[in-house]
Amino acid sequence: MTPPVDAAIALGSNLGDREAILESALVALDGLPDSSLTRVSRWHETDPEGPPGQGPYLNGAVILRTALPARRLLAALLAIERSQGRVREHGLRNGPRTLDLDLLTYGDLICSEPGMEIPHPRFAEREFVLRPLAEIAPELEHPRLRLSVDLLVRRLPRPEPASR
Ligand code: PH2
Ligand code: MG
Ligand code: MG
Repeated sequence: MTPPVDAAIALGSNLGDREAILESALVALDGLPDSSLTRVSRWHETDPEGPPGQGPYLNGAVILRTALPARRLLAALLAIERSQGRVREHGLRNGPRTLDLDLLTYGDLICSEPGMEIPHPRFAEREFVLRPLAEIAPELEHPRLRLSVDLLVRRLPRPEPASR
């Protein structure tokens, strides 16, 4: 077993009973061996980014204190996604999903291997990830960029002012 670390995980759902699915995911995460949830954000309703024609997302973030090695944690996240009915449509990137669990950070690990890229390669630019995460872990530092989540949120592009 590895010494316990804090892992930051993003949750998203835009198919089915989104809130029930996310709540089941919390129970499953807290039930993982040698793991417990220490912080949980609110659910945020967000506009979908990706192919057109999909519904809005509920997004959230959690901190999981875990002694599972990173690879085992990743495998567990995929198993929880499948248990909530996630089917991966071949070739469709960023399509709709019942449940998406993304491992954002695992302690301060930096790792780029086939099937395992930590920190998550796109989370520093994604508002739907950063806003919930800033609610529970503003002080968390992006291991590569060495910038806090609080700062990353404040760096997000401002929305276009509404035209008159
Ligand atoms: N996830 C994606 C693609 N687009 N858009 C929103 N609003 N929320 C997400 O979680 C999301 C997305 C790929 O995982
Ligand atoms: Mg994702
Ligand atoms: Mg994912």
